[in-house]
Amino acid sequence: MDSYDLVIINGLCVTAADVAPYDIAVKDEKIVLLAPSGSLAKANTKRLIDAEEGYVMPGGIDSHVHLQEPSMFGKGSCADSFESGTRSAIAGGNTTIVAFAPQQKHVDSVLTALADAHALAKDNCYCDYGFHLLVGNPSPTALSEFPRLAQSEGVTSLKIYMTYVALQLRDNEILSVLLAARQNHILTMIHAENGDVLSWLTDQLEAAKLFAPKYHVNSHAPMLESEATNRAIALSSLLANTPILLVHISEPAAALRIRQAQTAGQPIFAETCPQYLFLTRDDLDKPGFEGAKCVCAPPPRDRADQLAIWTGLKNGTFTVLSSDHCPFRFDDAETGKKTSVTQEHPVGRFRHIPNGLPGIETRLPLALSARKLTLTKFVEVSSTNAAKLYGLYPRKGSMIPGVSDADLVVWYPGKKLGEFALTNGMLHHDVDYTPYEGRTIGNWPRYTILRGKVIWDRDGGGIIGEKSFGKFLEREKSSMNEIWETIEEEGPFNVEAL
Ligand code: DUC
Ligand code: ZN
Repeated sequence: MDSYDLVIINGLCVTAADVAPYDIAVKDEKIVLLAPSGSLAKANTKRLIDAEEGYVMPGGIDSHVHLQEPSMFGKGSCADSFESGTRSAIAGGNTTIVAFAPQQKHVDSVLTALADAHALAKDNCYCDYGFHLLVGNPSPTALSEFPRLAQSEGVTSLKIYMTYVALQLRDNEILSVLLAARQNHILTMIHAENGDVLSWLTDQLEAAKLFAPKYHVNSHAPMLESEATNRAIALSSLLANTPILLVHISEPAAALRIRQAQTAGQPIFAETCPQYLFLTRDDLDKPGFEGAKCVCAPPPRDRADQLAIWTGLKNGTFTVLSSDHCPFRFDDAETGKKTSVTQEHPVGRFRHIPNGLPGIETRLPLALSARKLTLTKFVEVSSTNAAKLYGLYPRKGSMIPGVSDADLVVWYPGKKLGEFALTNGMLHHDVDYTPYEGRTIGNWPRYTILRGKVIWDRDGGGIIGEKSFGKFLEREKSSMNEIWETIEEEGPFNVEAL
């Protein structure tokens, strides 16, 4: 009789394709068998988990995570280290994150930036991790390093910004990055907001003595996002349809432009985040400085916009639902949101409030509890598509026997857990608040399993994994929609053909 390391019986297994009752056997870190429910109840195994008909899904993949980064998004610095961020990730059902290796403007090389990120993450991660290069300075050196990034460093995606003084690239720089990325089969993620319009609106608001956190929303009018999204798509088209992924889309006009480009067959992908599904601009309009807790960019918008973003998730406009976990402590005048509070500005100065929210642990429970996505769609946007987009599929984001790592999240069955109000005290990040305090949650990961090992057992010790168990993942090129095969067929970008 075969012997296994772990068997999970009586689970309702959910993948991006199917929902069906199966037992799962795990050996040597891989899923090795899916069998009819109940058939492995007596299997020879080191550990048996009875899922009691709860959902069993591929572990969450959070593909947009900022950890231990220097100050780049206003004053303040990241509250979570790789240790605390990945601890929070696994308690929220994630088994893989893709974080950023930030190359700042004064740094020439992207390989140096990557080495720095490796040094911070190594032996400090509870879950598996990869890096997107964050390109702040597309110097000739940096661009010349792209082949090595993709071919020997396992980094097949990068992110650039159309905003933030510390990171904003001009259109000619964006084109240089896109072209080099295209030549090396690297997927470019773009933060699409018009930074110049943002600066101008910010000055206008300040001239009118409007400093409170809620004016952050006015300074990030939806037009900033739809204009930059349109420009990013235009730049991609100019370079013979170079694939791009527009991150954290918050508003319907940008979503519509993306949808149009997709319908025209362009390789345009998009991401949204829980803050655009669960928060609105009213959350920034709280008494005193409280609204700063929800300051992120782009900002949460209106209720009608939320509904449009849900629709975009359902209809496939958005390929992934990531957290954009970018945590700053609230009550901290040295590194957190309160760096923007002075005697002159007792409710802060929105210009200086660090942009970003914690959300790595709450992404999956909030989205599942909302019950707005089918179960298969939930898995698709929270795990499987991230694996495909970022070159991890089918090792991650799936449950293929003999192929997929045994990365699983097991939820509580039915009403076993019951509804409860979320509090920050329940979370495992290093942040003194959650923007979702008091929200009703209907389910939570009961077990998180990474390569066959239980690392989160909510009723049996909580975090039971070790911070050195998470491995760096060398990623392949994106397998999403065979984008790079299509690009090869189209041939190289040819300026003479324009
Ligand atoms: N948006 C945020 O809110 N924080 C960090 C980066 C970003 O783009
Ligand atoms: Zn961004």
